Amino acid sequence: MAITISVFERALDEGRGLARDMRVRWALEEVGQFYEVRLVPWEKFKAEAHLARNPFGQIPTYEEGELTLFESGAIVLHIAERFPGLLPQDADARARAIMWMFAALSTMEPPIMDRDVVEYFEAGKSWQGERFAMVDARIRDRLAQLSARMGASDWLDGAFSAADIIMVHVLRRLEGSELLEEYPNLVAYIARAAARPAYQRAFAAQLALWEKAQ
Ligand code: GTB
Repeated sequence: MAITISVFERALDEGRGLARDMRVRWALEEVGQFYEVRLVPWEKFKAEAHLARNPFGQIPTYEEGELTLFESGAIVLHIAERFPGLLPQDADARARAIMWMFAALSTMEPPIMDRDVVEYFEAGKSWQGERFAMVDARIRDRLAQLSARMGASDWLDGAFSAADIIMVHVLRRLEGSELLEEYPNLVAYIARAAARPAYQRAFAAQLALWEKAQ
Protein backbone atom coordinates (compact mmCIF):
# COMPACT_ATOMS: atom_id res chain seq x y z
CA MET A 1 0.00 0.00 0.00
CA ALA A 2 1.34 3.42 -0.96
CA ILE A 3 2.68 5.54 1.88
CA THR A 4 2.78 9.35 1.81
CA ILE A 5 4.30 11.57 4.44
CA SER A 6 3.96 15.34 4.80
CA VAL A 7 7.14 17.31 5.37
CA PHE A 8 8.31 20.92 5.35
CA GLU A 9 8.57 22.27 1.84
CA ARG A 10 11.45 24.30 3.20
CA ALA A 11 12.80 23.52 6.67
CA LEU A 12 14.74 26.20 8.47
CA ASP A 13 17.47 23.94 9.82
CA GLU A 14 19.64 24.02 6.69
CA GLY A 15 19.25 20.32 6.06
CA ARG A 16 20.35 19.20 9.53
CA GLY A 17 17.46 16.77 9.70
CA LEU A 18 16.05 18.10 12.96
CA ALA A 19 12.41 18.29 11.89
CA ARG A 20 10.36 15.35 13.03
CA ASP A 21 9.77 13.93 9.57
CA MET A 22 13.37 12.65 9.85
CA ARG A 23 12.19 10.03 12.40
CA VAL A 24 9.51 8.81 10.06
CA ARG A 25 11.80 8.72 7.04
CA TRP A 26 14.39 6.82 9.07
CA ALA A 27 11.86 4.26 10.32
CA LEU A 28 10.56 3.70 6.78
CA GLU A 29 14.11 3.25 5.50
CA GLU A 30 14.87 0.75 8.30
CA VAL A 31 11.89 -1.41 7.31
CA GLY A 32 12.55 -0.96 3.58
CA GLN A 33 9.30 0.77 2.66
CA PHE A 34 9.12 3.19 -0.23
CA TYR A 35 7.27 6.42 0.51
CA GLU A 36 6.05 9.49 -1.31
CA VAL A 37 6.57 12.95 0.10
CA ARG A 38 4.03 15.77 0.19
CA LEU A 39 5.76 19.12 0.55
CA VAL A 40 3.81 21.52 2.75
CA PRO A 41 4.73 25.21 2.56
CA TRP A 42 4.63 27.16 5.84
CA GLU A 43 1.62 29.19 4.73
CA LYS A 44 -0.40 25.98 4.18
CA PHE A 45 0.23 24.41 7.61
CA LYS A 46 -3.05 25.77 8.99
CA ALA A 47 -5.01 25.42 5.73
CA GLU A 48 -8.08 23.20 5.80
CA ALA A 49 -6.46 20.46 3.72
CA HIS A 50 -3.55 20.08 6.12
CA LEU A 51 -5.69 20.49 9.27
CA ALA A 52 -7.73 17.54 8.01
CA ARG A 53 -4.54 15.48 8.23
CA ASN A 54 -3.33 16.99 11.51
CA PRO A 55 -5.66 19.14 13.65
CA PHE A 56 -2.60 20.94 15.04
CA GLY A 57 -1.40 21.90 11.58
CA GLN A 58 2.03 20.34 11.99
CA ILE A 59 4.30 17.95 10.15
CA PRO A 60 4.91 15.06 9.88
CA THR A 61 1.74 13.27 8.84
CA TYR A 62 1.50 9.76 7.44
CA GLU A 63 -1.02 8.28 5.03
CA GLU A 64 -1.34 4.62 4.14
CA GLY A 65 -4.55 3.66 2.32
CA GLU A 66 -7.47 4.87 4.45
CA LEU A 67 -5.25 5.52 7.46
CA THR A 68 -4.04 9.03 8.27
CA LEU A 69 -1.79 9.59 11.28
CA PHE A 70 -0.08 12.54 12.90
CA GLU A 71 2.40 12.65 15.84
CA SER A 72 5.83 11.35 14.92
CA GLY A 73 5.92 8.91 17.86
CA ALA A 74 2.60 7.33 16.89
CA ILE A 75 3.70 7.14 13.27
CA VAL A 76 7.01 5.44 14.10
CA LEU A 77 5.21 3.02 16.42
CA HIS A 78 2.71 2.22 13.67
CA ILE A 79 5.52 1.57 11.17
CA ALA A 80 7.27 -0.66 13.72
CA GLU A 81 4.07 -2.64 14.31
CA ARG A 82 3.10 -2.81 10.64
CA PHE A 83 6.47 -3.93 9.24
CA PRO A 84 9.04 -6.26 10.78
CA GLY A 85 12.42 -5.13 12.07
CA LEU A 86 11.87 -2.34 14.57
CA LEU A 87 10.25 -4.08 17.55
CA PRO A 88 11.28 -7.30 19.29
CA GLN A 89 9.05 -10.38 18.95
CA ASP A 90 9.33 -11.20 22.64
CA ALA A 91 6.38 -9.53 24.42
CA ASP A 92 8.38 -8.19 27.39
CA ALA A 93 11.18 -6.83 25.20
CA ARG A 94 8.55 -5.23 22.96
CA ALA A 95 6.89 -3.55 25.95
CA ARG A 96 10.27 -2.21 27.05
CA ALA A 97 11.03 -0.85 23.56
CA ILE A 98 7.68 0.98 23.58
CA MET A 99 8.45 2.25 27.10
CA TRP A 100 11.69 3.74 25.76
CA MET A 101 9.81 5.41 22.92
CA PHE A 102 7.63 7.13 25.51
CA ALA A 103 10.67 7.97 27.61
CA ALA A 104 12.30 9.67 24.63
CA LEU A 105 9.14 11.62 23.80
CA SER A 106 7.83 12.53 27.22
CA THR A 107 10.86 12.53 29.52
CA MET A 108 13.82 13.50 27.33
CA GLU A 109 12.29 15.64 24.60
CA PRO A 110 10.39 18.31 26.62
CA PRO A 111 13.41 19.95 28.30
CA ILE A 112 15.40 19.64 25.07
CA MET A 113 12.64 21.43 23.14
CA ASP A 114 12.40 24.03 25.93
CA ARG A 115 16.01 24.92 25.22
CA ASP A 116 15.05 25.91 21.66
CA VAL A 117 12.20 28.01 23.02
CA VAL A 118 14.62 29.86 25.30
CA GLU A 119 17.19 30.25 22.53
CA TYR A 120 14.90 31.45 19.74
CA PHE A 121 11.76 32.87 21.34
CA GLU A 122 13.18 34.38 24.51
CA ALA A 123 16.21 35.99 22.88
CA GLY A 124 16.75 39.46 24.32
CA LYS A 125 14.45 38.87 27.33
CA SER A 126 15.87 39.85 30.70
CA TRP A 127 15.36 36.32 32.02
CA GLN A 128 16.96 34.46 29.11
CA GLY A 129 20.25 33.73 30.89
CA GLU A 130 18.53 32.40 34.01
CA ARG A 131 16.13 30.28 31.97
CA PHE A 132 19.02 28.85 29.94
CA ALA A 133 20.81 27.80 33.13
CA MET A 134 17.64 26.23 34.54
CA VAL A 135 16.74 24.34 31.37
CA ASP A 136 20.33 23.18 30.83
CA ALA A 137 20.43 21.82 34.40
CA ARG A 138 17.26 19.82 33.71
CA ILE A 139 18.71 18.51 30.46
CA ARG A 140 21.99 17.56 32.17
CA ASP A 141 20.05 15.57 34.77
CA ARG A 142 18.25 13.64 32.08
CA LEU A 143 21.40 13.06 30.02
CA ALA A 144 23.29 11.86 33.09
CA GLN A 145 20.48 9.43 33.96
CA LEU A 146 20.26 8.12 30.40
CA SER A 147 24.04 7.87 30.13
CA ALA A 148 24.23 5.93 33.41
CA ARG A 149 21.56 3.49 32.27
CA MET A 150 23.09 2.94 28.83
CA GLY A 151 26.62 2.41 30.07
CA ALA A 152 28.53 0.63 27.30
CA SER A 153 25.39 -0.71 25.57
CA ASP A 154 25.04 -0.17 21.86
CA TRP A 155 21.28 0.46 22.03
CA LEU A 156 18.66 1.32 24.63
CA ASP A 157 17.51 -2.22 25.33
CA GLY A 158 19.10 -5.11 23.45
CA ALA A 159 18.75 -4.91 19.68
CA PHE A 160 18.28 -1.65 17.77
CA SER A 161 14.58 -0.70 17.80
CA ALA A 162 12.10 2.06 17.01
CA ALA A 163 12.95 3.50 20.43
CA ASP A 164 16.52 4.18 19.30
CA ILE A 165 15.19 6.09 16.29
CA ILE A 166 13.18 8.41 18.50
CA MET A 167 15.81 8.75 21.23
CA VAL A 168 18.68 9.48 18.84
CA HIS A 169 16.63 12.01 16.96
CA VAL A 170 15.64 13.75 20.20
CA LEU A 171 19.28 13.86 21.35
CA ARG A 172 20.52 15.17 18.02
CA ARG A 173 18.76 18.46 18.72
CA LEU A 174 21.48 19.10 21.31
CA GLU A 175 24.30 18.83 18.79
CA GLY A 176 26.35 21.99 18.92
CA SER A 177 25.25 22.85 22.47
CA GLU A 178 28.24 21.16 24.19
CA LEU A 179 25.82 19.46 26.58
CA LEU A 180 26.16 16.12 24.83
CA GLU A 181 29.95 16.16 24.89
CA GLU A 182 29.81 15.65 28.68
CA TYR A 183 28.46 12.14 27.98
CA PRO A 184 30.80 10.29 25.58
CA ASN A 185 28.65 7.15 25.54
CA LEU A 186 25.70 9.22 24.29
CA VAL A 187 27.88 10.85 21.63
CA ALA A 188 28.99 7.37 20.54
CA TYR A 189 25.37 6.17 20.59
CA ILE A 190 24.33 8.92 18.19
CA ALA A 191 27.32 8.26 15.92
CA ARG A 192 26.53 4.53 15.86
CA ALA A 193 22.94 5.26 14.86
CA ALA A 194 23.92 7.84 12.27
CA ALA A 195 26.24 5.31 10.63
CA ARG A 196 23.29 3.04 9.84
CA PRO A 197 22.59 2.94 6.09
CA ALA A 198 18.88 3.60 6.72
CA TYR A 199 19.70 6.74 8.70
CA GLN A 200 22.00 7.93 5.95
CA ARG A 201 19.38 7.40 3.24
CA ALA A 202 16.79 9.29 5.30
CA PHE A 203 19.22 12.09 6.08
CA ALA A 204 20.27 12.41 2.43
CA ALA A 205 16.64 12.59 1.30
CA GLN A 206 15.76 15.49 3.58
CA LEU A 207 19.07 17.23 2.80
CA ALA A 208 18.40 16.96 -0.93
CA LEU A 209 15.05 18.70 -0.39
CA TRP A 210 16.69 21.56 1.44
CA GLU A 211 19.40 21.89 -1.19
CA LYS A 212 16.79 21.92 -3.93
CA ALA A 213 14.96 24.73 -2.15
CA GLN A 214 18.07 26.96 -2.24
N1 GTB B 1 4.56 16.22 18.77
C1 GTB B 1 4.58 16.46 17.36
C2 GTB B 1 5.26 15.29 16.63
O1 GTB B 1 6.12 14.66 17.25
O2 GTB B 1 4.92 14.98 15.47
C3 GTB B 1 5.31 17.77 17.09
C4 GTB B 1 5.33 18.10 15.64
C5 GTB B 1 5.99 19.45 15.40
O3 GTB B 1 6.27 20.22 16.31
N2 GTB B 1 6.21 19.71 14.14
C6 GTB B 1 6.83 20.96 13.79
C7 GTB B 1 5.79 21.79 13.07
O4 GTB B 1 5.07 21.29 12.26
C8 GTB B 1 7.97 20.67 12.86
S1 GTB B 1 9.22 19.75 13.69
N3 GTB B 1 5.74 23.07 13.41
C9 GTB B 1 4.81 23.98 12.79
C10 GTB B 1 3.72 24.41 13.69
O5 GTB B 1 3.65 23.96 14.85
O6 GTB B 1 2.90 25.23 13.23
C11 GTB B 1 9.97 21.00 14.76
C12 GTB B 1 10.87 21.80 13.92
C13 GTB B 1 10.45 23.03 13.48
C14 GTB B 1 11.29 23.76 12.66
C15 GTB B 1 12.49 23.21 12.27
N4 GTB B 1 13.30 23.91 11.39
O7 GTB B 1 12.88 24.90 10.83
O8 GTB B 1 14.38 23.49 11.13
C16 GTB B 1 12.89 21.98 12.73
C17 GTB B 1 12.06 21.29 13.55
